[in-house]
Amino acid sequence: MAEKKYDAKDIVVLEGLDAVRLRPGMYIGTTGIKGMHHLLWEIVDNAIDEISNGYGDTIRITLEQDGSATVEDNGRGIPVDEHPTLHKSGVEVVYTTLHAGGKFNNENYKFSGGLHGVGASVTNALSKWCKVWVYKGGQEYFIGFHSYADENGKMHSGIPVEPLKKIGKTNKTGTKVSFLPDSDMFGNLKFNFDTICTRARELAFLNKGLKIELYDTITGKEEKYHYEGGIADFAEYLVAEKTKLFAKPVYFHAEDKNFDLEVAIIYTDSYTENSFSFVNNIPTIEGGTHETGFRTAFTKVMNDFARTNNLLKEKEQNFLGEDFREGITVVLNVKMTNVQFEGQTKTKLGNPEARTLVENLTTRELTRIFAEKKNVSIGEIIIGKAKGAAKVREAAKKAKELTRAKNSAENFNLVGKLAASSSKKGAQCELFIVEGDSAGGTAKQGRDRRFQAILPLRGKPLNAEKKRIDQVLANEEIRTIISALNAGMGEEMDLSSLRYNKVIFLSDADQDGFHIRAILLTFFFRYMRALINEGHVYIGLPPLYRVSKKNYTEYVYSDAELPEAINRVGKGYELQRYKGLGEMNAVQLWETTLDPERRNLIQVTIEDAAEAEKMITTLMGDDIDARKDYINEHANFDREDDFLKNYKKL
Ligand code: 28G
Repeated sequence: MAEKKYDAKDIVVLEGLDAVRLRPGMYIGTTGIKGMHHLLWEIVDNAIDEISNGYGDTIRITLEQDGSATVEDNGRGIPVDEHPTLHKSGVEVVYTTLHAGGKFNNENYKFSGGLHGVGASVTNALSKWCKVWVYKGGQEYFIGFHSYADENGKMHSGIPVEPLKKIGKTNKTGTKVSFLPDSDMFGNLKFNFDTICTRARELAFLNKGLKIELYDTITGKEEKYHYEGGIADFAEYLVAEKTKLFAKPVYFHAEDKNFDLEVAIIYTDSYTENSFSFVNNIPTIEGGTHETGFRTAFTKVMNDFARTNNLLKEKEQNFLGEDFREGITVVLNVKMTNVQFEGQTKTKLGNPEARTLVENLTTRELTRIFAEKKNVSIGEIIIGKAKGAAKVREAAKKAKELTRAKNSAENFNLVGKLAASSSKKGAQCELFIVEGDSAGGTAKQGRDRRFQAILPLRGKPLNAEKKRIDQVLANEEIRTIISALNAGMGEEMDLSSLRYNKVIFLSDADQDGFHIRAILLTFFFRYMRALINEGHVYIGLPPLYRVSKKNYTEYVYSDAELPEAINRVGKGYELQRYKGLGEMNAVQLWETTLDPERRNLIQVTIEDAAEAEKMITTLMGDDIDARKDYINEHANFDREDDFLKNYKKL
């Protein structure tokens, strides 16, 4: 490949390095640990640029004992010849001129134009010293820079100690840079090896074939990253702990003029999306035009696939984009020139052309991929997942319609069974969902009506016919819960109008109670996930025993604690075993289960709810074998002692 010649017009001289010291925030964001790491990434970026252009393959990062860092690549080596107008070596130009290095001229570097990087000179400006070795044409060259205050206290930033000089012979090519972040700027901050490893691994995923080696001389820790699969390996890495729905990510790489696109798609059995996009190696956290283009193309190609393969009947509606998001992991990797970042944190791609380019390339590549016989089964799996999501979406819509009209006569009826709290201040109010009409009645008497509301659920709110979770929404009690909470449901759930800060399930310590609780958790998981995520959902633990003598009473919440309690109460004790909430009177229920000072609550986590859903879908689904397996593995409902174990599982 013929090397391009550089001349003065390639270099835009903006300001001197002292400007960087004066306002470091303008160049590296902060003078905290993040800003200090930025110094390192500026140098690494240059090495990646060189390797992406086809020169060299390895970057080695070393954290030194004195707090400095060293980066070495095996590219061509930064040019050492004299710059035509500036009369300094190319290396000196790169390290002393802001925005220098032809970086902002697209002819010389295919994709680095407009990169976030402000250049290696910023690293030099904010370092106590910076040393550069160049290996090129059989020679080893060296130049050192330093920053210091003169006798008048004036700062001098990134000044060459002497011009570039030859220091020996070598048969390797490349560049090596060492620098010590200036403690006047960064205090006594130290590089964090783990942080650097995380980003280095990400860079290795994003730049297929790139080898990054890291070495911490202080701890002796060493890491190496190299992914021949690029972002396909990234996608695999992201789902490593989950259950994949097919073996290998759907992957393609496509190019257009000055535009490079790489996509990897994998699905898991999860219900959330876990996707990441990048432009010129920078995470686009706020998304942007490239993501929009991808989504449009993916939705269209998959709908076409479903039609072609008779997976959608003629009368059936197309899938929506959101139907394809459950359980998806996408890695989108774009390299392009003249990027425009927008948004609150400047992490949103704004270029309108990226949208059409990604959309067209994705449509072309995915159409090709899913037309191949060997990929049809993957397409079918994706459509199957989307079908489940679409069904839930439609059910949620129906339920919402049913609960929307707050003042409708129907709704008035629904909340009729709810014993509301007298306080309307959501922050202090609690909604108890109580299994059984009789326990519900007791709870209504026993509660502190100022802030506690009771909603009784009839013995079994869901009979055998109402098996599917979408049918659960047809249930009257469920709809009552939705309207009582007053925060909507699904995607549009809005917790700012939430009527109760805590939602607490109270159910019996038996099979039915366990089952009802799991159904309710599944419902919350599916339709009110925000409520669980924000920690509003609890399980109330009623006592298992009452141990008493004359004027002394203890309540016991687990079998393990029983012997000690009996010991404490002493000879002549009376033991009562509670088989259900209904066996307690109002005072006892208050003392043991309702009173915030004395009760036991378990906060429900999203993992708990996901596990409940898994159990419910297995227990209620159509797969009889799976159901039998699950019951054999997990539950022995005949033994009440399993109660606590089951609580832990939930
Ligand atoms: C190890 C730490 C960081 C780099 C190169 C290679 C070239 C280069 C770098 O050119 C443009 C030209 C002179 C100022 C390009 C070598 C063309 C031919 C290069 C790095 C602008 C920059 N031969 N390797 N820059 N210069 N590695 N690693 O920085 O006028 S930067």
